[in-house]
Amino acid sequence: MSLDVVSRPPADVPQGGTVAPEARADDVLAAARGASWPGASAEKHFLRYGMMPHMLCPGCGHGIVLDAMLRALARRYETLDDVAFVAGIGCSSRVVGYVDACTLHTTHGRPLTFATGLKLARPDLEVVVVTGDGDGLSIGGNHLIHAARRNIDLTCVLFNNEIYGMTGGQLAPTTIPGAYTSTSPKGNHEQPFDAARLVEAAGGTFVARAQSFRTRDFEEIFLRALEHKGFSFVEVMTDCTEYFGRTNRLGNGADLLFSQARADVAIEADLAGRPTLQEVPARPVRPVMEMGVLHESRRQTLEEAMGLVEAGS
Ligand SMILES: Cc1ncc(C[n+]2csc(CCOP(=O)(O)OP(=O)(O)O)c2C)c(N)n1
Ligand code: SF4
Ligand SMILES: [Mg+2]
Repeated sequence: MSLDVVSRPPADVPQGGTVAPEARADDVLAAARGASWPGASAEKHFLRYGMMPHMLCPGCGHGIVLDAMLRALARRYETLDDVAFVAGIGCSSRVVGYVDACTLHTTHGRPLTFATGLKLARPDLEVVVVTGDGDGLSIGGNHLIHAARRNIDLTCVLFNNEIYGMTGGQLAPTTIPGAYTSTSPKGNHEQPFDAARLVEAAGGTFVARAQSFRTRDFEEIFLRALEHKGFSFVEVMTDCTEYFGRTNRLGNGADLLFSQARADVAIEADLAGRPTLQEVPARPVRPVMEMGVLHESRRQTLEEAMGLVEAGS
C-alpha cells in the first residue's frame, strides 16, 4: 500500500515505530487507531499504521486495488466496525493485514470456508473475502464454485496477477499461454481459467471483471458488489512486477499498468488504429477481455433459505 507524499501523516501521528517494542498487539492497534490528520482522505483512516511499512514490492498492483477498495468502503461506511475481511494466503491475501477492521488471515485456499462460517454466525456483518488467483482458483477453486452455487451473501475480490507471487512466481491456473514462470521455463502450455465466467456458470449472482489500471472503475464495481444481495465476485487484473513482470521482461510497474489498457476489449476497440494506442506497450500474451459487470441477477441467498435473514432484506 503506497501513501502519496501529500497524504503522508505528519511525524506526530502514532506509528508502529513509536510504540515500545514490548507493547502488546492491542496497544499497537490502539495507537494506530488514533491516526488522523487534517486533509487525510477518508479511506486513510481505515489503515493500520502500526503495520507499516508494508511488504509489497515496488510497483506491485495489489496496493492500488486495496486503496480503491478502501475508497469504496469509505463511501458506504463511516467506520469499519461492521465489516470483516477474510483472506487466504498470498501477497494479495496479505493486504487485509493493513486494514483497521476485523480481519481474518486464514489458511491457503480456504478464506471462503471461513467467511461462510462467519456470515452464517453473523449475517449482519458485511463480509469481504480477499483472495488471489492461486489462493482462490487453484487450491481454493472448489470452495469458490460452491460459494457461488450456494449464493451466500459475501463479496469476494480475486486479485488476478496470473502467477503465485508470494512463493516465487510459480505457474497459476490463470497464467497466460506462453508466459514464463519459475515452473514453466519453456513458456506456459496450458489454457487459463476465465475466473469470472467460471463463477457465473457456478451460480454467482454478481460477476464482474476490472483492472488495477482503471482504478475508479474498479471502485464503482466493488461498491456495486457490496450492495448486491448474494454471492458477488469481482476479478481484478493486477500485476506482479517482481515475478511475472521481471521474468517475462515486461518492464516496471508503470509499464505493466499501462499495458493493461490493451487487454480491455472496449479500449482496444475504441482506440484501434489511433497513434496513442500504438504508444502503449503491448503485453504480447495477455488476452483482450471484456471488463465491467458481466452478470447480475437476484435469487434466494443461503441466509434467506436458512431463515437467518428476512427474504429481500
Ligand atoms: C496448504 C498450502 N499450500 C501451499 C502454500 C504455499 N503458498 C502460499 S501463498 C501461495 C500462492 C499464492 O498465490 P496467489 O493466491 O495468486 O497470491 P499472490 O501472491 O500472487 O498475490 C502458495 C502456493 C501454503 N501456504 N499452504
Ligand atoms: S511478489 Fe509479486 S505479488 Fe508479491 S508483493 Fe511482490 S510484486 Fe506483488
Ligand atoms: Mg497471484
